[in-house]
Amino acid sequence: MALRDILIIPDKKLRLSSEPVTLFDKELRALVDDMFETMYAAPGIGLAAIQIGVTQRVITMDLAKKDDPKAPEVFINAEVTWKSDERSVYEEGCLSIPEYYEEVERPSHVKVKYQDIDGKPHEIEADGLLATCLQHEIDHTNGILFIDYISKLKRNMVLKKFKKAAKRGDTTRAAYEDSTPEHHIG
Ligand code: K1U
Ligand code: ZN
Repeated sequence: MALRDILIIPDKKLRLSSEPVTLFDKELRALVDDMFETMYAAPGIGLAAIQIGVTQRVITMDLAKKDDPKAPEVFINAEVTWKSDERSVYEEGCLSIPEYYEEVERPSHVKVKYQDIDGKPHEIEADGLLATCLQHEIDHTNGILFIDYISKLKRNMVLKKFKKAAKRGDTTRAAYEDSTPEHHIG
C-alpha cells in the first residue's frame, strides 16, 4: 500500500474525463488499496482516482460516523441513472480544494449503477450524504468540481487564491493545513 499525493486545483488533470475500468485485476486492487490509504490519511469521506492522477473511473468512500467501525465502499464505472426533481443542499468540501467549504444544491435522491471490485454489476438508490457524496465523486470522474456549481464570483475568488498558491509552489495539501479555515471566501 502507498500513500499517494492528492492533486490540488488548478491542476489541469482534475478536469480530465476518466476512462472506464475494463480489467478487474491485481493492479486495480492495488490502486483501490492506495486510494483508501490516501483517503483515510487526508482525512476524507470519498476519493476519485483522478484526484491521485489516475484516469480510471474508480471511487472509494467511507461514510461511517467518527466512532463507528470503518465501512469502506468501492464504486467502479459509477453512473447516475436517475435523479430526483427534489433537491437538497449540503456544505461540501473537496480534498483537491483544501480548507474551502460551500453549500451546493443537488438532486436529493439518485439511482447509481456501478461495478464492484470483482466487476459484478449493482444498482442502488441513494439519499442523504450517500447521494451527495456519490454525485460529488462521479462528477470528479467526469472532470467536474463542486465549485462549478457555486456563483461565478465565489468560484473566481477560490481559483485566484489557488492559482496564486500554485505560483508560490504550494501544490500539496500540507501547505494548506495550518492556514486559517476559509469556509466562506467572499
Ligand atoms: O472527493 C473529495 O474531494 C472528498 C470529499 C468528499 C465529499 C465531502 C463532502 C460532500 C461531498 C463529498 C471529502 O471527503 S472533503 C472532507 C470531508 O468532508 C470530511 C473529512 C473528515 C471527516 C468528515 C468529513
Ligand atoms: Zn472532491
